[in-house]
Amino acid sequence: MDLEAVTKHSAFHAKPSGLTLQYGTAGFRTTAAHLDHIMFRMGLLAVLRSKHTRSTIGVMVTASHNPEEDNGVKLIDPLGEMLAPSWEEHATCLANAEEQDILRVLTDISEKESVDLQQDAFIVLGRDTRPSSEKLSQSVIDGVTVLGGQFHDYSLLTTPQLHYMVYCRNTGGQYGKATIEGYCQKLSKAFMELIKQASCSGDENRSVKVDCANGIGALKLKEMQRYFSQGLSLQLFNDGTRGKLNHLCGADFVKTHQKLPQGMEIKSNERCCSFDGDADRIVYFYCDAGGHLHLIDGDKIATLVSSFLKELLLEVGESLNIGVVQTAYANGSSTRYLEEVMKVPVYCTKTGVKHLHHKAQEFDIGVYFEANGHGTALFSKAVEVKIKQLAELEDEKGKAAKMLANIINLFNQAAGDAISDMLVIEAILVLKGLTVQQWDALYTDLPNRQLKVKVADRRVISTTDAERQAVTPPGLQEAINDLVKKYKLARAFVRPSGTEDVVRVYAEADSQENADSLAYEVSLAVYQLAGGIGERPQSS
Ligand code: G16
Repeated sequence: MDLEAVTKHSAFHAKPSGLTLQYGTAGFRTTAAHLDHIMFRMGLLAVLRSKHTRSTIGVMVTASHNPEEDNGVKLIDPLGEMLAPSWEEHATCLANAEEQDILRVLTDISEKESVDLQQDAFIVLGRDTRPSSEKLSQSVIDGVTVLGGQFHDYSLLTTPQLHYMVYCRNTGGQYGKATIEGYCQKLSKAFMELIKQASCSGDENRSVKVDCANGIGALKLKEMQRYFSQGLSLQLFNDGTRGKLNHLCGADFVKTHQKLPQGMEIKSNERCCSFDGDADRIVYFYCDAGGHLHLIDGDKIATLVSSFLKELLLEVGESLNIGVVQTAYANGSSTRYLEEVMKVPVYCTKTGVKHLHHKAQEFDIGVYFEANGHGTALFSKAVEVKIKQLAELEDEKGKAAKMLANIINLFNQAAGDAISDMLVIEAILVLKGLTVQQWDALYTDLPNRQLKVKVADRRVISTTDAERQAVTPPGLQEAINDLVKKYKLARAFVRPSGTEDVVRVYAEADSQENADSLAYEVSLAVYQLAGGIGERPQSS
């Protein structure tokens, strides 16, 4: 380690005094103006992680669903996964170190993790379309190079594309080629093969309208469209040529506000979907003849995917274990449908893809989706090998196995991916001959509401039982329990967000009016018992 160079460069990326940040649900996130030192330091950390794992590590500059003025950064581990929890702690420690302590913290991490500093390091970078992203990713590069790391900058990428690149590079190309072309070809080939397998290809001009949140998804879909245009035509809206990133559009807006995105022309019953700012989430929706919005969120995506996979497994004649992983945000109706009608085991983890992903890895086939549309399906290596063998057969079993093999290739198994998920969904709808309305009708969501409450320090709220129960502050859970008792089919929970400086409140009940009222009352309890600041929550 050239200690002198680290000290010198670190001074160019000074930490604003008094600023403390934590590696949250998906890395560091805050207003872009406060992130320069974090980027430099994450460049340093990525080099140590790469030396430690002897693998390529990814650094993604994005704040995904957050407002355009925010930014963020997260590290991607060798198999395209989120950073290991012990290294999240190192990240927080390094991010908050005072200037004079940087070298000591770097040395501590290296010693604690027995990092061989002579080892080579290789980092790949990607960034979203925020105005601040280019400069911030230069600060990451500064951190990487000052510690002697080599790097490749993919520049503009969706977050899941960078996860894919990391996975490809560390598996010697077995997962795919670590280029944009490789990504487009792998997914499009699997999609087109699936479409060809449909007995009745349904409407010949299949098309879907996509709200791109004015983000990177638009650029990447435009780049990729030509690869699958014979199977699916896309109409892109909110493509970033005019509007602001995530403003009144995108998957997070549509899901949380339960409103149509602005900037989109929609006729009744047209199939539409929304990506978020870095294209790792997707929700579907349509408007009925009465102009009423029907939202098809991550829970319904998980249901469609797992029921399709279960049917294929039956045809293939293999008894493999399949599990669905959700979070506390999953609509009660979805969990009931999966368990009682589909007879699929369902597990609940804390919010954050890292938690769902690890749980899903325990199954032969693990399907995980957060209600907000973030998810994918994972297939064990043994399943992949078995299905490939069966796909050689020329009978009905072989046909189903071929379909399964293509589905395996179409999912981005490194991370939830809006582009890949959209193609999976479109393929399943064709293969099953389902309309979006029939898909929506699988079950009826319990009315629900999500709200945010501002508090002085959201860390006063701690939770247990996969975030369904508040442990602190004292009295909050009891207050929630009393409020929930007032309503039918009701459930509510609160948790500190790991990406925004707010406390999130979720409530569901037998009617929208009751869900709204419960969410409001719980927000008020949070405001009163957890140190609310600013305007008191207002009833809708
Ligand atoms: C990130 C995470 C998701 C999480 C979301 C909200 O999404 O990857 O797993 O559900 O933040 O997290 P929180 O409620 O803690 O703020 P994204 O799309 O913003 O990267």
